[in-house]
Amino acid sequence: MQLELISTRRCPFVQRSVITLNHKGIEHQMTFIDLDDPPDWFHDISPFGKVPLLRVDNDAVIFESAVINEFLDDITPGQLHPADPLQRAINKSWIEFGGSCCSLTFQIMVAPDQQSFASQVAELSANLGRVEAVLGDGPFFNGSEFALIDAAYAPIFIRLDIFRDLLDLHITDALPKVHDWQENLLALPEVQAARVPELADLFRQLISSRNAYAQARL
Ligand SMILES: N[C@@H](CCC(=O)N[C@@H](CS)C(=O)NCC(=O)O)C(=O)O
Repeated sequence: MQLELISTRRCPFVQRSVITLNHKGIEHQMTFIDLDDPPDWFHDISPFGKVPLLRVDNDAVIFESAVINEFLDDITPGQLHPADPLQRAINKSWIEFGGSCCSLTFQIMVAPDQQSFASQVAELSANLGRVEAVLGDGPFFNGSEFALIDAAYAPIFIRLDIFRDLLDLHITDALPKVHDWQENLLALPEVQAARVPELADLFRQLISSRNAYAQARL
């Protein structure tokens, strides 16, 4: 099976799938596009005009990072969702919640003024506070085994790690379990490999191009 991940370097949802591909050692091709000026073929195959997309055998297209990750898991040995149906459903619920946290990391960068910046930071802190309340002793969400939910949250932690230096923002310092989970995920080679070296520069460019409030903190 030939797998092509259609991607951008800055997207946290893409990183969810890259981490899963890396973790499972799945052979694939990466195709980067410019979302500000996407090629015509992208419009033809992407129902929402969003990345990531997984193109299979240069034909079928799968979208939504959580669904792509489940497919990648299904076609390879060793399952990354809990076997128990209830635990699996709980993981999927929190993966969905993680999507809103990914979006908030973007909203923090592009917030036009101090008030909206503070309100996005407060919302992300509150969301991660909810995650803190359900986390166990780690090292991963479900305990000792890395799962798709870890791949889903790692891109948030990559961003929060960059925000420490870039924006002097320390959201997880007040959340000890989330903080430990973040450190455990950031230490994984599959997570490090998903973080393109120029990511902080890409964030800096985004903030400047939007003339966002965060510019004052760079
Ligand atoms: N729920 C989607 C979200 C994907 C998403 O929002 N991707 C962003 C880039 S990070 C995108 O393609 N935005 C383009 C647009 O909204 O036009 C997923 O999990 O894959």
